[in-house]
Amino acid sequence: MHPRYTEMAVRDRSPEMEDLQGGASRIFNSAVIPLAVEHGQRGAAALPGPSLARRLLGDRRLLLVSNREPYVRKRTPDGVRFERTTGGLVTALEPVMRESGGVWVAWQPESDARETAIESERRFRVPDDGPQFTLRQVPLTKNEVVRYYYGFANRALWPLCHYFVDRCRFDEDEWKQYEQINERFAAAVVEEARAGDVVWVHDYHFCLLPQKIRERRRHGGPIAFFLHIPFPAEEVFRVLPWRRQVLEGLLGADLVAFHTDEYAGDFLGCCERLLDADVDHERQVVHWDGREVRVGVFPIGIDVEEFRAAAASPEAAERAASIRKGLGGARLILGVDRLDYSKGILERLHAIDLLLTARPELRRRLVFLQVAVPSREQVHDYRELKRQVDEMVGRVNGKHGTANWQPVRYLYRGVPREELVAYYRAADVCLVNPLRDGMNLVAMEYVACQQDGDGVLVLSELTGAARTLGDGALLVNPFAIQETADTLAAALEMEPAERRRRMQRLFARVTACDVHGWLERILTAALEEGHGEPRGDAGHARPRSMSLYH
Ligand code: ADQ
Repeated sequence: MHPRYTEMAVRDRSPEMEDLQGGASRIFNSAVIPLAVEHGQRGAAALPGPSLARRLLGDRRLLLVSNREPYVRKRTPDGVRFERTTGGLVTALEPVMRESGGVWVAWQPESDARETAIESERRFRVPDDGPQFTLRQVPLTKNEVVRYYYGFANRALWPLCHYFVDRCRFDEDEWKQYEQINERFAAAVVEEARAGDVVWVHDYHFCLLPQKIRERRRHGGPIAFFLHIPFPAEEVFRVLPWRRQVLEGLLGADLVAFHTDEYAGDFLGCCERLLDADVDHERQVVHWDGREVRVGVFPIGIDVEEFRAAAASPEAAERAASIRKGLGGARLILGVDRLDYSKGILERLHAIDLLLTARPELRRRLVFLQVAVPSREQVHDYRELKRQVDEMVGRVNGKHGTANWQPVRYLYRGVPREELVAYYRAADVCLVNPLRDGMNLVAMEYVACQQDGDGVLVLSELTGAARTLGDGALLVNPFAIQETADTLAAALEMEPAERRRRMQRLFARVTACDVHGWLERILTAALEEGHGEPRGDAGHARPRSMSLYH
């Protein structure tokens, strides 16, 4: 782990962070959290002391692009109001956006589009009071959403990046739609941009955007891109029929940032072998189109203080006590996810089944609670997963349950933050076993909510979080179901002193990669000199000889 952005990311770490695999970072994931989860439950954050925005940005503005918007429009008796969505990214970015008077470009949800179809106005000043920034909405029709979002983004890129090649659908029309929507966002960004603005593009919905912005823009200024999901190994990525266009799209940025050094390394490998680009692995730089494109590692985190304080509140304590009372003395294993096949929910239920089969003494003394928020229900694989989970919950309860005890409790909905933190607080063990996950914030949220410091985190080694949090967690191979069941048994049997030791280590790591620090590190990197314009020595710009992979 040598690259300079990794170094930048860790330079203000606590000693506990020194052995981490990557730098620290977190972004918001509104892009993939359904609105049910996002609706704001926290008032506008107080703007912090010496302004991060001013310190870093000076008089530049932040021009941010994400699929989902940071505010949702609500019709109230007093007219239309904007409610902030929850999530670490919004919490961290809002003060910066407000102080820099920035612009946030996002998809206008379809229901909203219908509501505002007669309005020509797509720009709003938000929030309703105090310093404001501009929300620029990009309206999409239902069919566009079906092809661009549920289609290419979520049936090609999402499964590909999570190594589910057999789930990928590569459809020419959906690809064209993805291109067009990226074009439309680029046009909106260029229209909004002023000289010197820092443009920051988020996630797999907009892989083509950096290049499209660069081609169209009238002003200079850095362009950064952050990928919230894994970037796969070259053997997997090369399957994509439009791999070249996607890589070239990303290389339109000055800084391409990932959660882990593996993702960054795989991206560099793809640039080298699929584009035949000149890659400096030591400096993590791709020479492309006469520019140096920097590749960085910025593992995302959560707003630790927000979660810690919410879990410490008397309301959360009361709710957690009532949850525990409802368990009648049973131990609680918790799972919290979007209902997504990458999260390993079926494997989790299978592991619970194996655990109860191998250890009948745990019957009536153990409850597994799965809280799953509906996600991407328009996509067949997600509806199918829902059916399978329903069935599996029934099967495990039918097999192990008694007249007055069910081992699995299953909530299929988003729960409000105050309820979520109470579950985290009440749980003896949190089982986070994705088959693949860019980072995984649930693992960090669970750690931040441990008031007595004695919960146990069982964590898939195929998550970015495993790289960031390390061995304070009990790491499992999520495909090894028996191993997962045995690890759960070990977690339930662990001595309190060992649990506290591990949780202390985890808490130190979660704190060290808090979302606010992540934001500062990534903005600092984006603002570093050397971005932007061609240096004139186009000799660095490949095309060299074409490789076999073209
Ligand atoms: P996700 O795939 O959505 O994020 P994750 O990082 O776990 O996964 O974030 C989920 C968020 O939704 C958490 O904040 C969690 O509290 C919340 N949530 C989940 N289920 C909920 C429920 N039933 N009720 C309420 N809230 C719920 C993507 C990538 C991840 C990466 C993030 C951030 O896939 O790998 O960590 O972006 O970059």
